[in-house]
Amino acid sequence: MTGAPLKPYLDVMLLWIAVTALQLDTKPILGMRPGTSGLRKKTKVWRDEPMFTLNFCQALMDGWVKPAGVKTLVVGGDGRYYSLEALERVCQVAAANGVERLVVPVNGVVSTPGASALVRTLKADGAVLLTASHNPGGEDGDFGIKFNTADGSPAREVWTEAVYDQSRELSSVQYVDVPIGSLDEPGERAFGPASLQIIDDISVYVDQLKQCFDFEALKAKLEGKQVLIDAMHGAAGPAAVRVFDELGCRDAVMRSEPLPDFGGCHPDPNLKWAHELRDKCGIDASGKTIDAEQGPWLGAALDGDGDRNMILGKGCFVTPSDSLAVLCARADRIPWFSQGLKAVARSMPTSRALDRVASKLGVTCFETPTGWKYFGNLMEAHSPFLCGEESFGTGSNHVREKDGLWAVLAWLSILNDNEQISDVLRAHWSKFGRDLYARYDYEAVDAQGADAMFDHLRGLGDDRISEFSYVDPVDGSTATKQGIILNFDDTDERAVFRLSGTGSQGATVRLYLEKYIAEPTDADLDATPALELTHLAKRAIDIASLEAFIKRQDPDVIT
Ligand code: VG1
Ligand code: CO
Repeated sequence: MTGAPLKPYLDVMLLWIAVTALQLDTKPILGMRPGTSGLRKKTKVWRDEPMFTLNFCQALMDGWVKPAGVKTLVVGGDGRYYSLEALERVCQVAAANGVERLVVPVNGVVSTPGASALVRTLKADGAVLLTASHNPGGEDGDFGIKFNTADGSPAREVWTEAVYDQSRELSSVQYVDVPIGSLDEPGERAFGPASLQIIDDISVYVDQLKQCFDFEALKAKLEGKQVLIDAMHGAAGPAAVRVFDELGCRDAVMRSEPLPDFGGCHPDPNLKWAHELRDKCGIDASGKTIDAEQGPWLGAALDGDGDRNMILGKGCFVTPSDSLAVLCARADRIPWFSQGLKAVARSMPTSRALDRVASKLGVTCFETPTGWKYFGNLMEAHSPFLCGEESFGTGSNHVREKDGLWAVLAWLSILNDNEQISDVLRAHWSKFGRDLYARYDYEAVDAQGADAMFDHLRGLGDDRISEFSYVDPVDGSTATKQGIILNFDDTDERAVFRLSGTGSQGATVRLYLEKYIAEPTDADLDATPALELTHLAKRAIDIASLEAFIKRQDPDVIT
C-alpha cells in the first residue's frame, strides 16, 4: 500500500480532533454573581486567574444556554482590552455546548444597543457581551461579561442567578480547540461543530435607528449647525460617524475609534470624565454655566459600550432625569412615538420630573429598581415606551437596552430649529416645576462598613425612611432591598442611599439627592443643582452617620 490513500483518512482524523469537544477539569470559583449589569472584575482576574474566564463561560452554558435552548448566539463587545481572548473562549465553549450558530460583529466590536438590535433583527436566541460598560478598561482596568436573552434584553435575575448557581457547582469545562481567526470581514465559516458568521453590525443598528427617526428631516435641520459627539473611544464611535456623515455633519464625532484602553480615558460620560467636551460647552465640573454662548448646538458623550449618553448645550448641562422628562413632554416630535406613548418608566433613584409630565399627559409611569433589565417586561407590554435612569441612560422599546445614540437623535428631533437647549429646559421647568438633582458616589469603600450603614438606617425606626422593593407587574417576580429612601416632605426633598452593583472593588455607595420646586423663580431656573443640594446631602449624611461607617468625608464623583 502506498502512502497516498491514507491522506483522506488523515484529513478526517484532523477534522474529528478539531470538532470534538474537549474537557478540562475545574473547581468552582467564588464571586461569580452577576450584578446590576453582568459580572465585572479587574481585567487581571479574568486574564490571569487560571480558569476564571472558562469557568464563567461554562456557567453561562449550564445556567442559561442549555436550559434556554440557545442555538444562535451573538458574541461581541465594546472592544476593551482582553475582549478578543474572551470572545474566543466564549465561542469555543459555546460551540462545545450545543450552540449551532455564532454571530460575531466585524472585529468583535459592537455597542450594547447595537447588540440588542442584532439579537432582535436576526431573531437570535441571545447575546454574550464582553463589556464592563463605563468602567475603565485596559490591563489595570475592568473587564466584564453580561448576557442578553432572546428579546434582546439584559438577562433577568432568574437567569443570572441560575448562572451564578452553576458557577458554584462546576467540575468541568467543555470547549473546542479552534482558533477564532480573523474577524475583519463579513462572511461565514465553520467553527468546530458550529458555524461562525461575521456580520456588519453597524448597518443593522443604523437601520434600526432609521425606523425611529426621520433622517431627512434631521439632515435639513442640522444644516449650518454644529453637533459634537464624544464617543470616548468606545464601541458606539463607528456607528456615530456613519450616522452623522449621513446627516451631513462630517467631523461631528471626536474620539470615534474604539480602543482597547479607551485612549487612556475613563469612558464614563459625565461632567468629570467627559471634561474635554464639557470645557468646549462652557460648563464647569459642577454643571455651572461658564459661558452661555460657547459650544456646539448640541454636545453629547457616550460611554464605553455606547448605551449611556450625556446631553449638553451651549453653556448648559442636561441632567439625565430632566432629559427623560423633556423627551416625554415632546415625544410627539419623535417619529417612533407618533402613535403616542403607551407608558413611561424610570428607575427609582431617578428624579420624579418624569412623573409630573406623565401625569399631565395622562400616560402611565412605572418606577422600577435600578438596572435596564427591569424595563424589558414593561416594554413588551406597553409600546411605544420611553424610559430612563439618572445614570445617563435613556431609551425606548426600539431595542431592549439603553441607547446613547438614540438619545442624541431624540434630542435633535425635539429641538426647534431656532431653539437652544438651555431655552428648552427653562421652558420645561417653568411649565412643570423643577427637580434639582445630583448624585454623590463614594467608590471602593469598605464593604462591611457600607453594609453596617444600611443596617443602621434600617434600624433607626424613622418614619421618613423606607426601603424600595418591586413586584414586576408582568411576571410577578420580586426585587427587594433596592435602595433606602429618606423622604423630607417638610422641604419637598428626597435622598436615596443605594449600593452599586457594577463596581469591581469593595463597595460603592451612591447618594441620590432631589428637591422639587413647583414654581421656580428666575434664580431657581439659573441654579446649579449640585451646588444647591449640599445642605440636603449633609442632612442625609448625618442621618446615615456616613462618615463614621465608611470613613469618607467627600464623594469621589458628583454628577
Ligand atoms: C449603574 C447605574 C445603573 C445602570 C448600571 C449599568 O449601576 O446606577 O443605573 O443601569 O450602572 O449601566 P450601579 O448598580 O452601579 O448603580 V452600564 O452603562 O454599566 O451598562
Ligand atoms: Co454602558
